[in-house]
Parts: sequence; structure tokens; C-alpha cells
Amino acid sequence: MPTLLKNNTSPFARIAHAALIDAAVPDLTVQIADQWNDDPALLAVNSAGRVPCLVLDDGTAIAECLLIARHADNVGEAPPPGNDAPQILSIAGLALGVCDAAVQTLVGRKIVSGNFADTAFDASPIGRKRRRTMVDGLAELDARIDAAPGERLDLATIAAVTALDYVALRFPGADWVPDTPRLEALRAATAERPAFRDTRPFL
Ligand SMILES: N[C@@H](CCC(=O)N[C@@H](CS)C(=O)NCC(=O)O)C(=O)O
Repeated sequence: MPTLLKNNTSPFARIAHAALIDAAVPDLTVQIADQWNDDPALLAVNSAGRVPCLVLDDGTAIAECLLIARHADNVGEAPPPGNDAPQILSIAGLALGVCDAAVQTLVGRKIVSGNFADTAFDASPIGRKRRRTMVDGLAELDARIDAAPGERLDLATIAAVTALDYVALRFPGADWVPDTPRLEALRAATAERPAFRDTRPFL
């Protein structure tokens, strides 16, 4: 059975996991990996030492959330969600940018002081650029997202809700996070879909 190596916070791991669940990939199992401490199980399948990584029955390992999502579309039992549509790819890319900026802010903090809670990095030029990406990206997502979810969760929906939840998880109560009523409505409307319900991030 295919095994997804992930952790409980990574937005990239959540995107991969949600895509696998929503596509109804059979017999999926999940293994928690520690991506910051050279976890041997993770390094054995992904020399980058990053989550997510999906290991297939024959040992083939697929890293990178979008490639795992693509594989999910190919092998899942659910009807395809139309992920090749340019509009879906465009919004998914925007949401990935928000996830990436948020993760890079945390990584920047870790590089500067070894401490995720130390915000000194955020005031640096790169830190400000990452912050701007999160603020503008969330606002644009709110304006562009299709707030009415379909039968399947497409990649735009999965990535946008994941970005919203990840920013909330990592920057709780931050006054710079824009209002995103349409995104929040989408999150509420899809909260009990297994792909989101079973992959909610926690610290
Ligand atoms: N582009 C990759 C990003 C994966 C990634 O950066 N994962 C982070 C967790 S959020 C990680 O494992 N970081 C450990 C490291 O950079 O060494 C994807 O889309 O899957």
C-alpha cells in the first residue's frame, strides 16, 4: 500500500495528503516523519529530507506536493477534478506562493535565531517580501477563489484552504492578516470533507 510520509504542520504535506484522500487513492497509509532532524526513514526515500514524500508499493518514491497530487489524479478512484484547467492552476500557484512565503518566514526565523518564535527575521528585506506575499496573496485568493466547492476538491480549493489554515496556525492573531470572507466561507463549507477534516494541521 502507498505510504505518505508527512508531519502534522507542513502545508505542502497537507496538500499532498488532501489530494490523495479526495482522489480516493486506495489503501493509503500515513507515516509521520521528522523533517528537521534527518529522520532516517525520510532520508531513505527523499534525499532532500523534506515532507511530503509518497512511497508506492514497488518502492518508487515521489516527492513534491504537486507531483503527488498529479499521481493521485492518475490512480485515484474518484472522477477527475479538472486540475489541468488554467484557472485552477493559476489559483493553486497563487496559494502555493502564500504557503511558501509562510514556510520561508519560519525557516528564516530558524536560521536567524534557531527559534520559530523570534520574529527578528520578519523585519529584514526578505522577511518583509515574504510578509507582503502572504498579505497580497491571501487578498487575491479571496477575490478570485470559486467559493462554491464542487463534488471533488480541485487543487485550487485544496491549496487555498491549506494556505489560509497554515497562516492562521503559524501567525495566530496577527493584525496584518487580511480579511478573507469568501475564503473563510469556502473553508466552512468544506470543513467536513475528509480531505480537510482528516488533515487539519496542529502544533
Ligand atoms: N516544494 C516542496 C516543499 C516541501 C517542503 O519545503 N517541506 C518542508 C516542510 S513545510 C520541509 O520538509 N522542510 C525541511 C527542510 O527544508 O529541510 C513541496 O511542494 O512539497
